[in-house]
Amino acid sequence: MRNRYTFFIAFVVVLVIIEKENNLISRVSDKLTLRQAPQSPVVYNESINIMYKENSSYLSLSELDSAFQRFKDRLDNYTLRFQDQQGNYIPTPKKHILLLASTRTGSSFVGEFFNQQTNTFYLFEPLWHVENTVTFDSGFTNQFATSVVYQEVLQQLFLCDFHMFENFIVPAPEEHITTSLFRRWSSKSLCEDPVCTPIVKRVFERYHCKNRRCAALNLTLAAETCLTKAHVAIKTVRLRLLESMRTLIEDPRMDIKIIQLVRDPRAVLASRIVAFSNKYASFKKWAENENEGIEDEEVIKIKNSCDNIRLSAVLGLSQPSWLKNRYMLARYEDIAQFPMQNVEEMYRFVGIPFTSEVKDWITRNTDVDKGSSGVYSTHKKSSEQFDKWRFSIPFKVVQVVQNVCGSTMDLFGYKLVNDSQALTNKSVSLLEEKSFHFTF
Ligand SMILES: *[C@@H]1O[C@H](CO)[C@@H](O)[C@H](O)[C@H]1NC(C)=O
Ligand SMILES: *[C@@H]1O[C@H](CO)[C@@H](O)[C@H](O)[C@H]1NC(C)=O
Ligand SMILES: *[C@@H]1O[C@H](CO)[C@@H](O)[C@H](O)[C@H]1NC(C)=O
Ligand SMILES: *[C@@H]1O[C@H](CO)[C@@H](O)[C@H](O)[C@H]1NC(C)=O
Ligand SMILES: *[C@@H]1O[C@H](CO)[C@@H](O)[C@H](O)[C@H]1NC(C)=O
Ligand SMILES: CC(=O)N[C@H]1CO[C@H](CO)[C@@H](O)[C@@H]1O
Repeated sequence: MRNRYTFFIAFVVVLVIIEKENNLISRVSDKLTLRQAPQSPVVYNESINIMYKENSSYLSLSELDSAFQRFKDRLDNYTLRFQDQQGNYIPTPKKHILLLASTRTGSSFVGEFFNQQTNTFYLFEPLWHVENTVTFDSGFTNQFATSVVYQEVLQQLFLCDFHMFENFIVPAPEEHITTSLFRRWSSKSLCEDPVCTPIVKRVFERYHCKNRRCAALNLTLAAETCLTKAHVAIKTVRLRLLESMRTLIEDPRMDIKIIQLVRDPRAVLASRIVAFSNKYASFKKWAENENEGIEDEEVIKIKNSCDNIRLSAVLGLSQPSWLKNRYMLARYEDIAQFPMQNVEEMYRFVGIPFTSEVKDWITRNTDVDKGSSGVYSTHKKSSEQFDKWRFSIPFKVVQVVQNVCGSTMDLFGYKLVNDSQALTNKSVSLLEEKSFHFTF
């Protein structure tokens, strides 16, 4: 345990220096060798240690000292700004909403509830860039180190600072202009005035805006716009453990609100087999063939995923002081069945008004049957969709999930089925009424 913290502190020191010494950013990013094709992630061996050991000059004590002093001054200044004359903490009116989910839990859909609000700056999955440019050598530090980097990037983004984030965009932005921001079209703010600027020179933009033609994305302009918005919301499926995000949550410059979105793990697996057919090919083969077996390794992945989700939820629900009024658990199934009530509850939790533009969007996109388009479609008659998986997944697959995710399912109120009849019997509900007892 001690080693972990030593490691953590060393890394924070490095990050502090990175953050404060702008001229180092480029050097550090060279070391991370970020400018590479996203298809071949760079394996960043032994992770952090190399980052400072190689260049021992950074570590001279006097430099550290002065870097720390500057950091401390800055922090003091920030702290002062948020204190009244008696030294009491004044919360910022700006809310920082983090939607914490995993893939195929309906997070794109739930993200829209914040994206649709004009005074909120919403980013869809920015950590995709981090995951695709840097991977850490496996080992005990892997998950931890990754989460520290993720957290640091999120922290900057919530403060509308895109500098660190830019280092992870491939190819590297030129003059803060990029054609490669993942799913730009999923962030309304990035495809509207003033961030959507008229096309001057035609360039190929992989993730161009869909409703409007815009010039390549100017990240400086995006950052400026972010500052003018009342709130910032970010969705991610890449953060695993709530515990590892304490630094972010406790940052006095922000008012973080975490919404952990969960979904029945049987439904999640059924959906992943369809959406990520390559990655889940072995599952597909196994599900479709009587005689096919399934590798333990695949099952362990599902177990780990369930365990992480459960650990985060158990921590959040236990309401430690650092998470007080900052954590909410939401079940996708409840939102799909009763979107209006559930979204209203989310807004109450975050502490911002539930506007008619969001209500209208919900009405238009949850009740009207428009047919779905694409795997990330948010246009679904949601109340009919959420149970569909029961008819597309064989009982043996369900059994495997139930075996390794039982305690997670129990916590969230997903009932186990004992036979294939119950699985496909529509009068058997697999959802327990469950309230997670929050008072906002
Ligand atoms: C990391 O470095 C060690 C020793 O320097 C080496 O044995 C190992 O193969 C490297 N791992 C990767 C994934 O490159
Ligand atoms: C902190 O604020 C003081 C006075 O407002 C200023 O002189 C100083 O430069 C600031 N420090 C930093 C690091 O911004
Ligand atoms: C990007 O936006 C910034 C801020 O509005 C502006 O100063 C800069 O000129 C823009 N860059 C380009 C290349 O248009
Ligand atoms: C399955 O069996 C367990 C006990 O073996 C029981 O508690 C549970 O209610 C059953 N589930 C259903 C959906 O009937
Ligand atoms: C479905 O479940 C209901 C309620 O448990 C039961 O009465 C009914 O017999 C079941 N139908 C089938 C076909 O098993
Ligand atoms: C290994 C490595 O990247 N070393 C760098 C240390 O810093 C000097 C300049 O400060 C670089 O020239 C080295 O390449």
